[in-house]
Amino acid sequence: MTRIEQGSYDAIVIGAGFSGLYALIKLREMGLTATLLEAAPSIGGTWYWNRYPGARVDVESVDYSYSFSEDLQQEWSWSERYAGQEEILDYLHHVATRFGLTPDIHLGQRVTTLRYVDNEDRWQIVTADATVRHGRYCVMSTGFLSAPLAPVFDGLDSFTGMILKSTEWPDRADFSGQSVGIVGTGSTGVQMLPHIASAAATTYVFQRTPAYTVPLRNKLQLKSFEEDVKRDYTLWRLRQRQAPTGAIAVGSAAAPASAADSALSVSDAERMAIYEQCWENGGIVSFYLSFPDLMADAAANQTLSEFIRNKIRRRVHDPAVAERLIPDYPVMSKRLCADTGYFEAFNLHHVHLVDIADDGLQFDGPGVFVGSDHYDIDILVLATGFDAITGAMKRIHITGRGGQSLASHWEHEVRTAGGLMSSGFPNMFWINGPGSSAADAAPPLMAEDQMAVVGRIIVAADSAGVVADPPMVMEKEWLDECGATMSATLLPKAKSWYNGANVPGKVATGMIYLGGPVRYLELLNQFADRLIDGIEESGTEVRERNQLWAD
Ligand code: NA7
Repeated sequence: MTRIEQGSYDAIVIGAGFSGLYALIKLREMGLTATLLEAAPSIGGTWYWNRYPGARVDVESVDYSYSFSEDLQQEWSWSERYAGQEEILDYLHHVATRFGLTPDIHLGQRVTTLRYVDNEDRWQIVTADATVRHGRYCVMSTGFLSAPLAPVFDGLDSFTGMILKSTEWPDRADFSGQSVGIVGTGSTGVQMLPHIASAAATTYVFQRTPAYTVPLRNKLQLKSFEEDVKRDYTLWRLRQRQAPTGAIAVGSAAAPASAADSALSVSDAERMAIYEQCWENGGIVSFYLSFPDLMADAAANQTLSEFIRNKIRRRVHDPAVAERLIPDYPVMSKRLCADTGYFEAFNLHHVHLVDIADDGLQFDGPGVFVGSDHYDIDILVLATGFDAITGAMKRIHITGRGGQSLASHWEHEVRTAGGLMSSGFPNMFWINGPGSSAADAAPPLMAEDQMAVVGRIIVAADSAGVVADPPMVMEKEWLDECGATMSATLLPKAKSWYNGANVPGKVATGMIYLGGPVRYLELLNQFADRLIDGIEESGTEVRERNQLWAD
């Protein structure tokens, strides 16, 4: 294919979700020439692709939004407590229009190759249509839940029905009169089941691992709450940034402080009252904020695990079905889900739970076998999750200094410096990506905070006249930091996208920082300080050398 040269920029941003749009805003604000490449035909990132029925955010809308513009914060109103996928897209389109981003966004441009050209100190970016662009800086905003996982099922090619993927949902899907099989009982499957079950004639839920899920209690946004937040959004954001979850709205109010240092330091009655309050508030955030040791201490965790298990026993009428829906791993070792009628769907006569943990699924033309049991299904819905955090970047062929590929750099562990860069990949940054605390933070705010750091590094590198490339020792330190935070939690107790165990054979050491967004940003800034010191020293050396040559 003939390559088409499309220009050279100070910076190229890849991905038009929350992170990418903000990256573009920031880079332009810094006076850099920047362009954004997006594979999809529209902006929105994962919110563009994941438009399955029931898709909505699981932290409250007032938290899941940008803070960088007071005008934007004041003029935008969320209609629901938890924004649905369409409204989030509307918001992102509003942002793109309001800040004049559209001319700098190129849609339908899937980046296939990113090559650092050593002797030019810049990145060459090639898209699937063979267009070539160059940028001195490269900001990867490719998303941490954006690379769909496509499990290989025996005989799937022979399946004669329709296959729908949660990550590539069609404009219209009609379930009426159909027999539907859903694979996947994570947040996505949990959100979609009640919608599909309300239309389908028969629904089979093929479950490998049960989910802990609590009621979302979505409702229309309370105007009085919105006004309260907007009265001092700056203070709200400050508190949000200090929270261990990056979110503080619970039940259309600001979350109270944790009740105690440990779930075990209060009486059983007090603890139960707190959990009941969280349950009534709705959503996951108040549970995460209730006691700080729930994700770290097995005994503390057991109190909440048992609380939710008992709730499942009450929500599901058939005790035998309820028991099969009850998880046996510690709550929050996979991300807690929030639902609207998930367990109640199993009380409907046409919704059937099928355990596939032992036998898996074998497809055969018109249906599917689980062991020797056969199920006729017209539509197979895959809600099987993501190759999270590293997946989207690994799907691009990235080579750094000396042609070293990022895939080989990350072959044994995900080596990042500060969860922002990798050694040997100069001037490349990623936002809400590998090695960061994106999974525990509010991604829009994390994008702003990480881009502030990127901005500092770019200014330093440009004024020193050198590239930003962290030394390997910084990666080693960060690996240790990530490892220590992971082993201090109960997350290794379950197989999930947090620890990469949802993808067979995936290397995930160092993939995620679990010390919380507050500590993460402290450490990130320390990393940037050291990197900038190094950049300034190299700049001085280069200047002195040039001077010597000139003399
Ligand atoms: P998740 O949470 O990773 O859930 C994926 C689900 O798909 C989960 O139940 C998996 O079972 C199931 N799955 C994956 N592969 C298979 C195969 N091969 N066979 C059977 N079942 C399978 O992804 P979601 O999209 O639901 O949510 C991701 C995040 O998005 C969520 O945490 C929120 O932050 C928003 P398993 O549990 O691995 O046994």
